[in-house]
Amino acid sequence: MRAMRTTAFCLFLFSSLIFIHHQTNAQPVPAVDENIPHLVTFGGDGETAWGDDDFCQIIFFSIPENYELPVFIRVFDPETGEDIDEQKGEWDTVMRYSVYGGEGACSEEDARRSNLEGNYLSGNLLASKVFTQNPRYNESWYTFGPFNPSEGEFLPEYGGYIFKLVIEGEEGDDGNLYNLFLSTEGKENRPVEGAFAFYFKYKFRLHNDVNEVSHIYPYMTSDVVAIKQSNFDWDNDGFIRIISPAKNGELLASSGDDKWVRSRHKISKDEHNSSLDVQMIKKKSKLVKDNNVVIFLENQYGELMPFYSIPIGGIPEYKYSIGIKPKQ
Ligand SMILES: [Ca+2]
Ligand SMILES: [Ca+2]
Ligand SMILES: [Ca+2]
Repeated sequence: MRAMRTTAFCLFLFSSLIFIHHQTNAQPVPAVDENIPHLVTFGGDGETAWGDDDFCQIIFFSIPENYELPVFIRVFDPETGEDIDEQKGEWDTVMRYSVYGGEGACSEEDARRSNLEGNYLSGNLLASKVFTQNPRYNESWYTFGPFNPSEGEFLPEYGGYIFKLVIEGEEGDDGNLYNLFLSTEGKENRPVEGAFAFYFKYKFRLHNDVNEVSHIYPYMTSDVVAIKQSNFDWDNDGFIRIISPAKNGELLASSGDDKWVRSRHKISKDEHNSSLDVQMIKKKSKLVKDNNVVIFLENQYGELMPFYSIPIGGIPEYKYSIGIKPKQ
């Protein structure tokens, strides 16, 4: 069963390569189509009520097999202090960034599940750096690399050579906000053709503007019959809904302050081999300011499902003719 599912995944990825090939939107994280302002990770002594359940974030980057030039992983505002970060008392947060490749970097389940009790730091450590408050990196970029693509873990089912970036809050209680870019250059952001990012548990900041809508894009392979979503510390900020060929805004449960909530959603044949557009629509009545949230998705086997920095197959649209089909 597992082999079959992997094969199905490979087929969809390779059939989607032509699409990905023309996408340069896929290289920043958060991605352009996600309309999410920043990723967030708090220091290890943070309070979960501020929007981070375990003070660690793991992002994977996929480089196509035929790409042979060096790549760089760039971090915007890696320090925790000043303008975009979230202060609690003194700026005392210590943040470690580590890049992993090689065998097990992504294939190790503990890494995909963000299981901090387990072997989530799997693979070969290629680079690591610690940041505290540092005006030099306030709203500017730090670059990891160059990395040879073949230093990644080769996983065709995830599109090629995979690198893992782990962002851990080692000390302190402030919120570190930051952005990432996979680049061909060390000194500027230039997309790696055909590359993309994916992540299984996603932690980010929502806009401080009630009119903004953020998105995430999981992909439904043909074996998925149901998904279970879990989200944390949504602060009852509006609603989360699914747009797909068969769903015209099906609502997901959304959480309150410092709480997890889950909901299960059936997936029909009409949604197979398509992305879902999970829309996060902020509450209009009163701005929930500086709202940090966490979300992940599992299939009916309890396996985590990746969100992709591009909506594979394009942004899905509701098809009226499918939605109104009478139930048999
Ligand atoms: Ca502090
Ligand atoms: Ca920062
Ligand atoms: Ca929150």
